[in-house]
Amino acid sequence: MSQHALHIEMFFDADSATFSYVVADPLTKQAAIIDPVLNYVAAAGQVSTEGADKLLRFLEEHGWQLQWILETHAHADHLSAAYYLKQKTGATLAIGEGIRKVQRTFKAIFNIADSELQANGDYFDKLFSDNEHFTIGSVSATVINTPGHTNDSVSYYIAGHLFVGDSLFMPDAGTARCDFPGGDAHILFRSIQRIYQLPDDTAIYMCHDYQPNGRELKYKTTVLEQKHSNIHVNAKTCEAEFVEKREARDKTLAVPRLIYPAVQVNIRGGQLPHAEANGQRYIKIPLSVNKNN
Ligand SMILES: N[C@@H](CCC(=O)N[C@@H](CS)C(=O)NCC(=O)O)C(=O)O
Ligand SMILES: [Fe+2]
Repeated sequence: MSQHALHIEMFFDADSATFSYVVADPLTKQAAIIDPVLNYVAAAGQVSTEGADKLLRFLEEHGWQLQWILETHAHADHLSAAYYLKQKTGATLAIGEGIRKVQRTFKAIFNIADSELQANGDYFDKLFSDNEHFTIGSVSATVINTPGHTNDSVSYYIAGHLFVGDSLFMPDAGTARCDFPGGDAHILFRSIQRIYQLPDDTAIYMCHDYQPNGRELKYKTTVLEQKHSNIHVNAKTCEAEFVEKREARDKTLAVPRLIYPAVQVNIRGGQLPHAEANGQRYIKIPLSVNKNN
C-alpha cells in the first residue's frame, strides 16, 4: 500500500467558509476531490466555476487523473461543483446512501416532479453504504456513516486521515448544527463516538471553519485533540449534556444564506434544475407568509 505517498491539498472557499480537498495517490496518479464548491452570487443568480477550475488546474499541473468526486453530504450552505467536475473529467460522483432520504425530504419541500427527481439516489454514480471500502489509485479508503447534521452525512477514512464533513468542527468551535430537516443531535453524538473510537493520532480534516473569536483559519486536528478539548463533545461528555448544548445553540442560528439554492442543486448532484419551456433555469424559494401581516 502507498499510504506514505498520499498527497492532501486543501482549498478554501472564503464565501462559504468551506474547505475542499484533493487527495491523491502520486504512485498511480489517481485522485479524489472532496466537497468541491460552485461559486454562486445569489442576488444575480450567477453561477461560475473559478473554484472548481482551480482544482482542475492543480490536478493538471501534477499530471493526476480525477477518479472520484466525494461528497460528505448534501450541503446546505454552498452549491456543489460535483456535476461540473464530473462533466470535465468523467470521474465517479459518490455520496452516502442516506442521500435518498435527503432527496425525498427536499423533493417534497421544493415540489419537484418525478420526471426530474426520483429520489432513489439518482444524479449520483455511487451510493456508499456504511463501512464500505473503496480505493483511490492504490490507497484504500473506508466510508464511515456519521449522520446527525444530515441523514446522508459520511466521513471518509483514507489511510489515517479522516474527512469528517459537518460533524465535528475544530475543538474551539465544537460541532455542526442539527436543526435542518432530518438533523438529530442524538444521532450526531453517536456518530462522534464512532469517530472517537479511531486511533488518537488520526488526522481530522474539517469541511468548514468559521474562525471563532476571529482566530486564524484552521482545517486540521486529531482525534486526541478533539477528545481532549472539543467544546461540545469531549471524551467525558454524555449524550444528554451534548444534546442540550447543541439544541440550545441551534435555536440561536439563522437559516444559512444559501440554503434553498444549495439544497435544490446539491440533491441533484450539483446539477442545476431543468430549464423551463423558455430555456431558462430557475432556483425556487418556498415562501413562508406571516399571517399577522
Ligand atoms: N452563516 C453561515 C452559516 C452556515 C451554517 O449554518 N453552517 C452549518 C454547516 S452547513 C453549521 O453547522 N454551522 C454551525 C454554526 O454556525 O455554529 C451561512 O449563512 O452560510
Ligand atoms: Fe453542512
